[in-house]
Amino acid sequence: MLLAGLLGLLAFLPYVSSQKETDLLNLHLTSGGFENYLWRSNITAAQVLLTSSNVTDRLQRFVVAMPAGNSGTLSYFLPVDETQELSVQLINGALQDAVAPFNNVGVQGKFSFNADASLGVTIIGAVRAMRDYVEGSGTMHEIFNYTVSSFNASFLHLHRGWINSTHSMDFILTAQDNMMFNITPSNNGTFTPPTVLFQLPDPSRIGTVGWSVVCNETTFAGLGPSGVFLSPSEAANQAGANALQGLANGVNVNAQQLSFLTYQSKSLAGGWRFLTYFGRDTMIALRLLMPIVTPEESESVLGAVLERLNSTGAACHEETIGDYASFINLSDGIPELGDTPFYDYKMIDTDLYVLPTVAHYFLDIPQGKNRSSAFLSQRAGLNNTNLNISYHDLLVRNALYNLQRAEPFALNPHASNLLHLRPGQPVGNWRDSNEGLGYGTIPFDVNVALVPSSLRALARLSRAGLLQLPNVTAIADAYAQIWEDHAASFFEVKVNATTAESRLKDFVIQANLSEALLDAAEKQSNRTIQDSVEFYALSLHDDGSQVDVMHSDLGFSLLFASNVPKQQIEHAITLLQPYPIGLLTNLGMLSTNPALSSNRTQIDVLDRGSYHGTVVWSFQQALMAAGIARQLKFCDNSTITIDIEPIPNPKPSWCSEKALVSDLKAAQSRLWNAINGGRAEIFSEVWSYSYDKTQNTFDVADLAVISPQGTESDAIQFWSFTFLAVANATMQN
Ligand SMILES: *[C@@H]1O[C@H](CO)[C@@H](O)[C@H](O)[C@H]1NC(C)=O
Ligand SMILES: *[C@@H]1O[C@H](CO)[C@@H](O)[C@H](O)[C@H]1NC(C)=O
Ligand SMILES: *[C@@H]1O[C@H](CO)[C@@H](O)[C@H](O)[C@H]1NC(C)=O
Ligand SMILES: *[C@@H]1O[C@H](CO)[C@@H](O)[C@H](O)[C@H]1NC(C)=O
Ligand SMILES: *[C@@H]1O[C@H](CO)[C@@H](O)[C@H](O)[C@H]1NC(C)=O
Ligand SMILES: *[C@@H]1O[C@H](CO)[C@@H](O)[C@H](O)[C@H]1NC(C)=O
Ligand SMILES: *[C@@H]1O[C@H](CO)[C@@H](O)[C@H](O)[C@H]1NC(C)=O
Ligand SMILES: *[C@@H]1O[C@H](CO)[C@@H](O)[C@H](O)[C@H]1NC(C)=O
Ligand SMILES: *[C@@H]1O[C@H](CO)[C@@H](O)[C@H](O)[C@H]1NC(C)=O
Ligand SMILES: *[C@@H]1O[C@H](CO)[C@@H](O)[C@H](O)[C@H]1NC(C)=O
Ligand SMILES: *[C@@H]1O[C@H](CO)[C@@H](O)[C@H](O)[C@H]1NC(C)=O
Ligand SMILES: CC(=O)N[C@H]1CO[C@H](CO)[C@@H](O)[C@@H]1O
Repeated sequence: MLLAGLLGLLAFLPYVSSQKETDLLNLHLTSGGFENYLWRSNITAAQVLLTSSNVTDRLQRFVVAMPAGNSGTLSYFLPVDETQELSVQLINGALQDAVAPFNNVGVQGKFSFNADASLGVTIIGAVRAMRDYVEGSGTMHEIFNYTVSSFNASFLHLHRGWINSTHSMDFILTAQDNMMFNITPSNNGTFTPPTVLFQLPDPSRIGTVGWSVVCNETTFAGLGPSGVFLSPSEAANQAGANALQGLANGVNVNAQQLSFLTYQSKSLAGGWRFLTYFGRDTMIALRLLMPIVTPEESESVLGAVLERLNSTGAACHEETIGDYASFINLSDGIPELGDTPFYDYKMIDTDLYVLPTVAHYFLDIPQGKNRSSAFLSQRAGLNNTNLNISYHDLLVRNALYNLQRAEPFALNPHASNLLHLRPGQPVGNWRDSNEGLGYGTIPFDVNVALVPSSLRALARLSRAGLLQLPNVTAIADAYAQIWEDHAASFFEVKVNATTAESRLKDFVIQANLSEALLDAAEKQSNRTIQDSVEFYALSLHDDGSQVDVMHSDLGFSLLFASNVPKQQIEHAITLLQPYPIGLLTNLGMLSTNPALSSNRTQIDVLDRGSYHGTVVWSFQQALMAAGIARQLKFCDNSTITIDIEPIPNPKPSWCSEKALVSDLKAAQSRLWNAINGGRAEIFSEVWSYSYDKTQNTFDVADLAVISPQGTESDAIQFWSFTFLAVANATMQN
């Protein structure tokens, strides 16, 4: 009663908004052999890529990707004389807005050509169609063919009209200094491309081509650095104020890069390939960044998730908008849907991040205090099945959906009642490559960390009066307790001393490392390779058998749970040992280590070339570091954290074990040594290693280069900026 009254009152408190600036963003970064330019003005946003000048590739690639409709163009330029090295660059790195009739907006710039070239494959329209080509070894779909609107010796206009709307994209090229176009039109409609030659009358000088790419899909309003980040004076603690130096004012380039991915209505996963809504990436990142970001930013991410829930309450993993939505609807045999967005609900973890993130925001973080009633009374504005439904009611759907999924195990805590990947889906959590879970179907993170955390958050929100759900608090708490008491035991792996030793010795041979690495690992820790080891399995198979691979996902528990058992702390200490005994290398914490697995095939499958294998993920390190600091703070309130959370009362029982707490602190400093060793990479998404046998050290290696799929990495990813909000434990007194 009291709470309901209070909430009503709060609705009338003045709405204090920080500045909503759409500061101009104009950034340049080199990544993965490409020059990336990030451009955002008050009318458009686009990421432009060109092959770096020092990369000698016959194909020079040009990409423009826009959040608007997730639209873009992809083009290749090839040398006419194959003995010449072609280079196509953006002159002065300069971009500008481009404006054309019918609300078409975009970017323009100038290319330099150092030699005669021809236009290769060109895809105009959907970024997803561009990805099909780049990631799917040249997959193209005729329905996406462009048309040639007009051309002459100094002008070429390529056009694409969307499948089911009047939206369109144009790619226009103009010959400027020392440049002539020589164009032969197609003799077979839009199917066969025209032959386009870029000719330099004076081969001793560069030739110049002006270009513009415009589109009339809806542009989203951006949040500039000052719209995303608090100013240092608004921080709730000194660590937060320190972390916020240079962020809101845009001095920090990472703050600007993050801002490029941040819009009033949603945050984007990353560019250029994922310049659109992704639920998991943005919620994990928000959970970590929340103490230093504005209410606008938190509510933009949370609102975007709620708007896209399905009517059952499941959270959307990825949205498909724009022209590619038509393609999906046609492929799904529902052409009548036209370009109605397609929302993907295949993941089993995304739904479980919603309540913990919402609860942390409204119940713990100062920026969220007093804002719940205004937020929850908002009504969904996306034109989908949720239109006009209140955020509160959407949140209730998610709560009931998660409660219902948790129920079978709560009533009968058997492995078969744990959450499995959906039938026929090879993926379902953040390790969403086919081999990411070692081919298991019951992920550790979902079952041990996320289900109980979601239930606890439901109970908290309900107890605080934010969720109007009768009688649910006690049920959610009771279910959570059963999950907390039982789920982890199914994942518990024990490897005895003799087996551990023989597997480690075998592993260094199979993984092309050296036995000296084992000696070094022993020296740097208090373990020997003859010690028995206990850790949690990465996943389980359908029959409950374990994928007994060591991994970093315990970080989710440490960050989300307030009452982890002693065993999880012990396991964290075990993980934070030098590789291959544990996960730590001189360039970061690995996300996976198959050294001790009974299934020796996992060593080849989850190796340093696998996306979720023996590689370092920035956000996983941040999660582990923030999780450990959080747990230590529960024991000792003087521990420095940027995040803000009440200390549980009573404290976790393991806090009274001094030796354990001190071991955890030692593990924390080992973790930070590893993190600091890879500092230069800290804001990139994922990196791999090469091993130097003479030095026994690891060097950073580009995963895209060594992975068999060769999937390129994105220059910027939303969840790769989480270290902005994690206090460096080695920099403290
Ligand atoms: C965008 O900003 C420019 C000044 O930089 C201003 O002239 C223009 O009116 C603005 N356009 C919109 C649509 O806000
Ligand atoms: C190109 O230069 C960048 C630094 O500007 C460097 O990191 C990269 O390794 C170089 N690539 C090649 C192929 O030389
Ligand atoms: C988009 O631009 C095209 C011209 O390129 C125009 O025909 C069409 O009507 C425009 N559509 C919208 C929705 O503005
Ligand atoms: C001409 O285009 C059609 C599709 O419109 C395609 O099936 C055919 O193979 C093309 N012919 C040539 C010679 O490329
Ligand atoms: C979308 O376009 C496809 C292909 O032209 C067509 O079959 C379908 O009926 C269209 N859908 C709508 C809603 O217009
Ligand atoms: C919502 O998504 C979940 C998870 O994929 C699914 O089980 C459920 O049937 C969906 N609901 C609707 C109405 O499609
Ligand atoms: C929502 O979309 C449907 C189908 O595209 C359209 O008929 C309807 O008018 C739209 N409603 C609103 C409120 O925009
Ligand atoms: C062993 O690992 C491989 C590679 O991940 C996997 O395909 C296979 O199913 C695993 N075998 C067992 C019995 O778990
Ligand atoms: C809530 O619990 C009370 C007491 O157990 C019961 O009388 C009431 O019907 C329940 N309400 C709902 C909506 O289930
Ligand atoms: C150690 O474990 C292996 C199987 O992993 C088993 O064969 C062996 O008997 C165990 N040794 C001892 C001493 O328990
Ligand atoms: C080894 O253990 C001792 C005593 O517990 C501790 O002081 C020391 O820091 C530990 N060393 C490492 C490398 O963890
Ligand atoms: C001009 C152009 O891009 N044509 C393409 C149309 O689609 C077919 C089928 O995917 C491609 O083979 C053509 O190259």
